[in-house]
Amino acid sequence: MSDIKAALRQQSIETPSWAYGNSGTRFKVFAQEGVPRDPYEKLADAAQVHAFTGVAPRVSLHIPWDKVDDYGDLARHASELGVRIGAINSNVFQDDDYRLGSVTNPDPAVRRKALDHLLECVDIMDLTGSDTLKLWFSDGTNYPGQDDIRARQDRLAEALSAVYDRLGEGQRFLLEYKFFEPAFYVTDVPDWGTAYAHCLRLGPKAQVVVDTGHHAPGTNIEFIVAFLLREGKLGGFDFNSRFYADDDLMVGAADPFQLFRIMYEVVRGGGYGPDSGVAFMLDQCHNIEPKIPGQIRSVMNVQEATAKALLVDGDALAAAQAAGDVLGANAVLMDAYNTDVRPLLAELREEQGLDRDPMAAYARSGYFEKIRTERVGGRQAGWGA
Ligand code: LRH
Ligand code: MN
Ligand code: MN
Repeated sequence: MSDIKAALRQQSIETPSWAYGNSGTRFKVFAQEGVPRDPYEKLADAAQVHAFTGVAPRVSLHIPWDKVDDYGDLARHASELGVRIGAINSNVFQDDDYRLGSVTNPDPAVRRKALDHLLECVDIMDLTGSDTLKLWFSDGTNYPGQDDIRARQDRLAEALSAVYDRLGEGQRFLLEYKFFEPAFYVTDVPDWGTAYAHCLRLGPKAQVVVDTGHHAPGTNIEFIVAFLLREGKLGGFDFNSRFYADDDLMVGAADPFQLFRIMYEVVRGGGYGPDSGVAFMLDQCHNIEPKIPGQIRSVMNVQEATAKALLVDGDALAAAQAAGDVLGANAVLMDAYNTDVRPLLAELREEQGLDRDPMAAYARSGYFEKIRTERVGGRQAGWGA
């Protein structure tokens, strides 16, 4: 048990700056009180999540939603708050110029503009000390014949290669796939295989990121995780839950069993721990629930799934598998999944000088009352802004 606790103590779950701002669907954004007015305040909120959970020391930024004049200053602000800058997320999907795509656009001038933004994101990595660039492209087409599928792959490869060459020592990019939306016919990076093939050609600084909400219903995500880890190409996760499409709901809310199965493959494949290179990031929006508690709950959900995955009796499982004991092997996994790990995590927090119950401790802290009165005119996170 002390091994498991030691492993859990090392966990690092990255929260996204955009989770703290107002967000919504294309139908309505329900504005909440006390939301951050700038990236500095988003970091302050993220620091609260870390303060109460002890396992969320990194914050992803999204450019240009988190554009500031002085990124070095923003990084210093983060460290004063006890957190640091995690992945830099690029945005080549919210400009009129990108109607027909960004890096795959048939117009070379638009491609250049998109590439310049990606390179600027690497500059921001240099300034903030971030080691990870996350690339997601909304690129694709809506109608058969609209553009040449192969030519678009060539343009994508060209842009990725230029970004790859710009990466410095200790920096990497993660390529994110998504099977549809906003493009509805062809998506240029629709699946892990496409992302994997592009990353494989480029080299070790290019890896795949698995956003759990970016798959067709019924997709076996843990298989993808096992495969990518085995190939050294799993760079990390954008965790969230989905019922239907890219719902961005709290991780572990829709299907905690799937989250456990994913975390089991992570642990099994050596993807857990500070040296694994696998980043556990949240990519969520809290449209109707309060945001900081939504992040705290999400972090706890990942922690619980991780604890259960760590509890799997590997020896018993291997023995049952070798003996062809189908039910026995399945029972080993289910025993771990069905264990209530909340007391263990509460104990761990207590040992770390934290409250046993981060949700209740945050509610008692008075932080929300403070930001509610101090912050007037908070901003939308970016979607549709
Ligand atoms: C795209 C996505 C990607 C973006 C984020 C805000 O759907 O998952 O990671 O950068 O949402
Ligand atoms: Mn994502
Ligand atoms: Mn998404």
